[in-house]
Amino acid sequence: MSGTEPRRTQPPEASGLRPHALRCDHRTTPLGTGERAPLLGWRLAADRRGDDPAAYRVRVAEDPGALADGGRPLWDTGRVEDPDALGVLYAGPPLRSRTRYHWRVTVWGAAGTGEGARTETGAAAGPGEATSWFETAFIGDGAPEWRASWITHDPRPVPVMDAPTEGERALDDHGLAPCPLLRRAFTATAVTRARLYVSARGLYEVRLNGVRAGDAELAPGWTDYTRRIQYQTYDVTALLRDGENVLAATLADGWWSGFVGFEPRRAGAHYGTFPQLLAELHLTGADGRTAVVATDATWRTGTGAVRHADLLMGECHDLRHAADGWELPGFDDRALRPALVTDADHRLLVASVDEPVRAMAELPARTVTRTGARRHVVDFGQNLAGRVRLRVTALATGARVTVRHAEALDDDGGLYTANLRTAAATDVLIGDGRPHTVFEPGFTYHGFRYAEIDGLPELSAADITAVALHSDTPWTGAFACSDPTVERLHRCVEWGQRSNFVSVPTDCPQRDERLGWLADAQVFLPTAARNADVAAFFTKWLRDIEDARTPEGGFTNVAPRLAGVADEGAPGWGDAGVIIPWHLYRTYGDPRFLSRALPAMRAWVDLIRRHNPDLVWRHKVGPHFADWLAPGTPTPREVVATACFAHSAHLTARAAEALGERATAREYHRLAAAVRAVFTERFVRTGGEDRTGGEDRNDRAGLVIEGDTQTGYLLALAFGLLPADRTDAAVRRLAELIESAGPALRTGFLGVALAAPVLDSYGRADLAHALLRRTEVPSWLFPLRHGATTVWERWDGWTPEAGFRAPSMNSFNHYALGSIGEWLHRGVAGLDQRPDSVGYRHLRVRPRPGTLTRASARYASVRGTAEVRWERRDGVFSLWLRVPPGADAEVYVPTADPASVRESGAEPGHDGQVALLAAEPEHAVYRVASGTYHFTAADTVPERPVPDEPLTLVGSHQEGTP
Ligand code: RAM
Repeated sequence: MSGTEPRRTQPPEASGLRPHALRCDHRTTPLGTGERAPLLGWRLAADRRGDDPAAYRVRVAEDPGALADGGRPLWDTGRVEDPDALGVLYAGPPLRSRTRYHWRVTVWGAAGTGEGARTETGAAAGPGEATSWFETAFIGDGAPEWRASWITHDPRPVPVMDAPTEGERALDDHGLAPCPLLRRAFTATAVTRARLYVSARGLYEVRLNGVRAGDAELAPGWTDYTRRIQYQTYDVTALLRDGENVLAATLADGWWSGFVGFEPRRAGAHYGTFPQLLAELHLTGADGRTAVVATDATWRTGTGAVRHADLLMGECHDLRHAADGWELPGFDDRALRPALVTDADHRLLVASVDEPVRAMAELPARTVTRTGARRHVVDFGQNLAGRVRLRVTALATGARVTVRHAEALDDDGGLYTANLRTAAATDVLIGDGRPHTVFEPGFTYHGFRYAEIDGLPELSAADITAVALHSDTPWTGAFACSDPTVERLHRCVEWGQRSNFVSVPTDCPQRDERLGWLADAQVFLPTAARNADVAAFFTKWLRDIEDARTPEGGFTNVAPRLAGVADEGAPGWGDAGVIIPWHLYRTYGDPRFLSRALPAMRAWVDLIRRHNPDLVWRHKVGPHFADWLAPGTPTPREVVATACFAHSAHLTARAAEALGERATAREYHRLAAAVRAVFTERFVRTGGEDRTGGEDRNDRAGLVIEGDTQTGYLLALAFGLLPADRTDAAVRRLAELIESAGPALRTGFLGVALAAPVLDSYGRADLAHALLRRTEVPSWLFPLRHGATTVWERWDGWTPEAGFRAPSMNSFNHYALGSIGEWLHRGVAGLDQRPDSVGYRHLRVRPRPGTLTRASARYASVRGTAEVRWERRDGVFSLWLRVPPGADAEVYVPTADPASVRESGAEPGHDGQVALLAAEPEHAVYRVASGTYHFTAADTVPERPVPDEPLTLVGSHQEGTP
């Protein structure tokens, strides 16, 4: 380029389509898949409008050199004409175990892009390409290939517990045993590749020559260990040295043999009674020769500083017991004893399909307050799940530091722990006189915002950090708007997700519960899937749901299944087994979510039908939680149940349809229609047919659904249960009920998720906004005025008048009510996909401004990044959007004056990528191709923007700490 040429200030006009974010089974470069036919997927980016894909090609090879044109890959799809492709299932020669495969995707554009595109230098850009890899562990069930045995230090009998009382026990009462240490020394030379395959019945942390393998926490994660045990793979090549090496593991009880849930008589040892390790280290030398170091009777075991570790109770490190250097070469392990082999059963082992829990964030102390001579309370400013890292200097031999955790403070500024029930959530450090120690537990986690440190005369904020733990689900969503309090609500929702996606989606992270409740997860999933890529996380949990099924084939209330929790799925809880796969399919476009689940979906719906021949679901309702925790008049149980039945039958039909199983689809569509008819027949009354006796409400409302509760109408409208000519009356009655209550909600877990979306889709977005911005009980913003940093389990978990609700069930970190999060993205900001769209193929952009002046949402969809931003200023409504390649969008520009609409300053449609679909009284609707757009129009939105007031914290138990 000559120096006289003008410099470009704009990016090049055309750089073609770019595949990026390559994924194998929804994970980036997974190390250790067991899948025979993994899904190889990609997202797309482009710089020009209408730059859409037309065809792709995927090549897979062991040698990356073979991916080049003219190379001989293991598998080559050739050019496949498929403009909608999001990925392809591997269908080449069988994959070998413990092998790295490289893969390349090539994408050709439609309409002259791609091959014809020019780069900045003027050369043809050619099709877009990107390369990635995945590595196999033990393919398939892998059982025959394993050589390792399960080993342990000290088999223990089942601890028999008395029923604990509410509140804390002395830690020593818990029958907890020291964490086993297991080590094996071996020699190695010139190793070029080392892979560690490892699991535990319990939790493990493995070190090679003293350095930790990987960064997984709480591994191997929670499953029903009687059905399935995950193992993980680590690349430990860099940790090996020539000569003596030591592979060393610490084990803990975890979910396997520790305290789980709330069943008092069986508080520990749900699956087993003592932790065990299984590991294989595969070494490959430069000459290709391999060696395996596997767990067996030659391992040496003992115990060390970790005197106990339990997920609910906490962890104790007594440094006087530290076995210094035990994990390093050169340690004399003659005093240790040989490991005991328990068995060599490999049948339940599966390669993990999700990303592990990791330490995802560190939060500094906001304040440190002295509350006693040797006691301090630390506020981290955020309720979270995780643990505390504490730097301690010169702790005398035998001196004790106790770290307790709580979500809230009591009136005296001390920890409020009553709502933790029997979870002690207490970590203990006992000193041995050494000058410096960093104390951070490794096998427990707590739900907390505050920590009390007892035993140190001085504590500086610099010495203490909160470490947030959660399953590593890549963040995909962002939301912002003109009301900072609504933005804070969104942050609370996000932290609810972070705190509760810990190997499984839990209800809460703090008390003796932390279970994978199905309803909580199904109502929150649409929000969760906007915030983060949860495809791999839910792939794993759907297996837990499958594993938990009752002998009759029904879904349960919690997964993994746990003794002591009523199995039989309740309406809305069991139905999650149908709802979740459907939502995942729509979000990620991966049909395996449906094909794997369809038999169980059918079995669930069949089970309800079998036990309820008149199609009113009243038998086989499990513990029937109805509309759990709804304030006010409960919605009749049969109304809730029958609505859920109709919905599950309908989704089962749609799943079958999506999979091309037309006869099955017809069968369940017929059933769904029949249940809908029964719902109307039994539960819906219209004027003149009031059989309830009493006051005739029908004249007033035109229509009454039995019970006349908000949730009754919400379920009926959300699930399309009413004949078309009755929906208007139902919407009117719903609106009346909401308005006369405040406007406020009277919904519980099932109703709450439906409220804003239903009101919105039936023309009452104004009321949805009124609910969103309400600040009195019950409302989403009420807790924020009182310092909440996560969403609460109850609308009124704490009030200035009554203080804390009964501690028996009062979590301050429960995500179910946070299900409003999705509507912020798809309603307020207006970034949605059409109801018939899968994998964000057809976006719908339809902002609901309410009285806000701006909002925006960004979402890294499975197809590529989608984005909406709008603003009302000086009588102009501006709307920016980004539609990923391969998608199109229906755009609702909210104006009553279609003639005023401009796109990028010109008449819409000037470049052929924008077409007017309809001019309706409240908006002009356009169809646009992929690309970025900027619409402006006369602002005729009826609501006048309300200036946003800064949030004032009032009468708070957490006052002064935003
Ligand atoms: C509570 C849980 C959960 C809910 C069940 C029914 O104990 O916290 O949120 O789904 O009960």
